[in-house]
Amino acid sequence: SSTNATAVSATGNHNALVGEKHRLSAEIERIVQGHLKYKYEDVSDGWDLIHQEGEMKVYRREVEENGLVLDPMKIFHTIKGVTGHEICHYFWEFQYRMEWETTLDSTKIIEVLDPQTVVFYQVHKRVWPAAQRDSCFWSHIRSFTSSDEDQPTWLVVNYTTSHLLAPIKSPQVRIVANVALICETVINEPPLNPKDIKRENIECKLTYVAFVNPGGWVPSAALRSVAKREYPRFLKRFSSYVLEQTRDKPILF
Ligand code: 18C
Repeated sequence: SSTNATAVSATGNHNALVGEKHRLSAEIERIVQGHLKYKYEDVSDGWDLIHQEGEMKVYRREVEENGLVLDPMKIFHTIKGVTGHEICHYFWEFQYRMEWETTLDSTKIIEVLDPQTVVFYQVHKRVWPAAQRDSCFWSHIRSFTSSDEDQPTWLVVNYTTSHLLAPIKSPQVRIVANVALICETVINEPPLNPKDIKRENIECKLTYVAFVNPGGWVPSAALRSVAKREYPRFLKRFSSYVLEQTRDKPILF
């Protein structure tokens, strides 16, 4: 149940590279690696900058298949005063979801696969004139340290899966999503003693990518305008939420 699931936390599992093996382990590995590779692809070719606000840049690539809009989105942002671990913690943990996510009527955890991986079932707000959407996806959090940096990179991937506890119930339409949030922490003017690092010394560079298939017909122009409005809105709201939550707390590296 969702109540039990709130006890699950990746915090303290700093160096856990791979969780226990289970039926989705291989798929998770493949999808995570795919995102890490894709992250370094540049956005000069075929991507349009559709929104820019402070440090946030929102890119979109227009893709349509059989009249269905599948535009990939890619957002870059730099948030001062927080670590990548903090950003990913608030994005992944069930207990904060309804406080920052504005597209939802409900969210619940329907399975816990390992301490870093759960399966969510979510019902999204209906947008007229489209049918209501729901989503079912595994959500995986992890950190890793590459040899050339001292701060770990944190990442969360949300990837659609089917589940016995989440049958498709028409007229609700199932969204197909592949979302990644990848966060690097930068320490500016590092003090000699790492214990003296203050929030003013840190910033998080994040990349958010979303491949969302609406799962069924939606008017293209309406979908593109909802996406153009909602993605920046999500990232602004989510980042100010994390800033507010962490302001008076010790830094979670
Ligand atoms: O990544 C985000 N959230 C995570 C936690 O919830 C998780 C979410 C995955 C599902 C992403 C798809 C969201 C679809 C929402 C449908 C209804 C949206 C309209 C709401 C308006 C109030 O990874 C943050 C996700 C930010 C999503 C921005 C909106 C994307 C629009 C996609 C359109 C889907 C088609 C239905 C709308 C038709 C409109 C005419």
